[in-house]
Order: sequence, then C-alpha cells, then structure tokens
Amino acid sequence: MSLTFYFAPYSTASVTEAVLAELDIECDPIELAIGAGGTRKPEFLAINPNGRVPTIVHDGVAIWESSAITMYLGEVFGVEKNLYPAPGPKRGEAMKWIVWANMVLADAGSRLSAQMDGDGATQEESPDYLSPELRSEAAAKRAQDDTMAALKILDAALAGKQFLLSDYTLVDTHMQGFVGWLGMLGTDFGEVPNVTAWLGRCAARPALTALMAEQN
Ligand SMILES: N[C@@H](CCC(=O)N[C@@H](CS)C(=O)NCC(=O)O)C(=O)O
Repeated sequence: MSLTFYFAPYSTASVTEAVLAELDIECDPIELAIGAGGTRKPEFLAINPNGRVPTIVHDGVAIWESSAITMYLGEVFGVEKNLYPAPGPKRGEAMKWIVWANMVLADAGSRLSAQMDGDGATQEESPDYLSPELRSEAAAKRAQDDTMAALKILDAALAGKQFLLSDYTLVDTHMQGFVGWLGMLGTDFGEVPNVTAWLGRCAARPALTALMAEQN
C-alpha cells in the first residue's frame, strides 16, 4: 500500500491530517509551500490540476477535495476501526455532514476570510485573494451572517449528543477542522454552546491532542 499526502501547514489539508492521525495510517507526507508557488509547480498540477491541498495519491490514484478524501479514507480504512459507518443510512448521514461542512460552513468561512485583510498574499500567490476594491461591508456582513447561520444548524444537531452521529466518527474529525478554523478567524461561539462543548470533546481525542502538541 502506498499513500502520499500533499499538504501545507495551516491550510485545508489540516482536516485531512487530522483524519489520517485518527486512522493511524502510515503515509508519505509531502509539504508544499503555498505562497512560494509550491502548489503551482507542473509536477503537482499533473496530480491535482486545481493546484490545491489536501491531495492524496493512494496506490497510484490521485484524490483531491477534502470532503472526498475524508469519505474515501473513512470507507477504505475507517469502518473496521469504528470511525466511519458501514454502507447504509448512517453512512448517508456521515456523507451529508462532510459535504455540508465544505459546501455550506466552509463556503461561508471562505467568503468571510476573503473579506479580511489577508496575510499579504498577492493574487498570483493565492486564487482566493480578494483585492481591497472587491471587498465590501455588505459582503462581509453576509459572510458573517451565513457563518453564524451554519454554526446554529450545527449547534442544533449537537443538542443532547456527544458527537454528530452519537459516537465519535471521522465526521467529527472533519467538521472540527473547519470549526476550529472559524475560531481562528475570530468567530464568536457565544451563541452556539453545544458547538463549544463538542469542540472540547473533539480536542480531547488522543490523536488530535498529539497532533496539536506537534504543531505548537
Ligand atoms: N475545496 C478544497 C479547497 C482546498 C483549498 O482551497 N486549499 C488551499 C489551501 S487552504 C490551497 O491549496 N491553495 C493553494 C493555492 O492557493 O495555491 C478542499 O476542500 O480540499
């Protein structure tokens, strides 16, 4: 078995890094420097023409999009480790939340992040860069409102539950990566107490604690 993991620190690849840590899978990590054009090199674009991380190559097959990667790794390695549901309605529920994390929650977060002053990245360095003249108070407010609306959906889903599918699964691993990022963007979790408590339970997972200790 060969598994190569293309990543960049402090990027969406952190979600996949957490999934790999939970699954305790050996992989060959390859770090790419986003600002320095690492994701634009022809050899990487041949693997992922979108020029984005995370990307994995499993036994010669390239898989990109963090949601697809989590679902794929869950299906292949997670079922026997009780970290991903077997095929059936529970599997559907897992897929629903993983896709929602990217399409709704992270979409709102990305729009919010694009409205903020970046880290000095230029248009050439990041396709997500929004030049100041394209930013507006209205767009920032909309992104903030959409982020909070999504967090409230998550909060309601977590009411009376320890984890999204009751027992801890890779759905939580995936989701906490994006919610943690929203926290780093300065999102106030005051109105979503179930999310705050769940984040704490996720952070107490040994694999995630070890990963965080490694990164700090
Ligand atoms: N929808 C993609 C988003 C991945 C993405 O946007 N990755 C960014 C880092 S957070 C990236 O690789 N950017 C490379 C670049 O800007 O050159 C996913 O979920 O995997």
